[in-house]
Amino acid sequence: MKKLYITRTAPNPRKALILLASKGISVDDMDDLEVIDIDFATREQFSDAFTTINPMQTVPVLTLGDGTVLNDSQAVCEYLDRVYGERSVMGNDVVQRAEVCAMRRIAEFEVLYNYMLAFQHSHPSKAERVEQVPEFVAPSIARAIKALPYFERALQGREYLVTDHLTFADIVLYLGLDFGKALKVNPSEHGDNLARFYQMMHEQFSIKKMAASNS
Ligand SMILES: N[C@@H](CCC(=O)N[C@@H](CS)C(=O)NCC(=O)O)C(=O)O
Repeated sequence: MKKLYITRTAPNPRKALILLASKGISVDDMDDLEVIDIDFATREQFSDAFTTINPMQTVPVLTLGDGTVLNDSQAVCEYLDRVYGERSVMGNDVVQRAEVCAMRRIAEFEVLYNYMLAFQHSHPSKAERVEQVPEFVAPSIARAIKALPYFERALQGREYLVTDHLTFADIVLYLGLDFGKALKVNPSEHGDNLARFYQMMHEQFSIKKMAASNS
């Protein structure tokens, strides 16, 4: 039996949940995969049991029946994309895959990662994980905001970033925008296209919506 270790409110594990949901698959309803919720509130990611599985003490982690451990969201999502569902959200031909990869990395490194840095350097719950430098917070948020016009332009006249259907690049951008909200950056104030995109993704994939569809 495969095991997927997740925290349903955190952006990196949410990538896997949204990827599956976009293929019409509920993670709690899979025959060959068991979900294990890791509770950050009780610091379960630092427990001996979880550290044995992932010494990096992060989620998501996917373990396969043969002992393989995938302890990075990109690797987990590549695996889930190939094994489950009909269509690939990573792109269906060589050029599409490359375009999705480019957009995904820009969304990840410029938007999501900078918001995560700001969060890690400001939130009391992350003091154990990083040596907090309060001076990092504002420049990290500013750097994420600086990337938003790029995506506003990329979404001009189109529903999704690459092709006419949802890809992994959209999932990562949405998670970046959603995480920014925790830092008081409202994506809807950064252009009509971003506002529309965020709204469309949030209606389907918000934490609340996905919790409701899993219950
Ligand atoms: N490179 C890793 C990073 C994973 C990561 O940072 N996950 C966060 C949740 S979004 C985590 O587990 N944090 C644990 C903590 O903050 O203690 C990946 O993409 O899987």
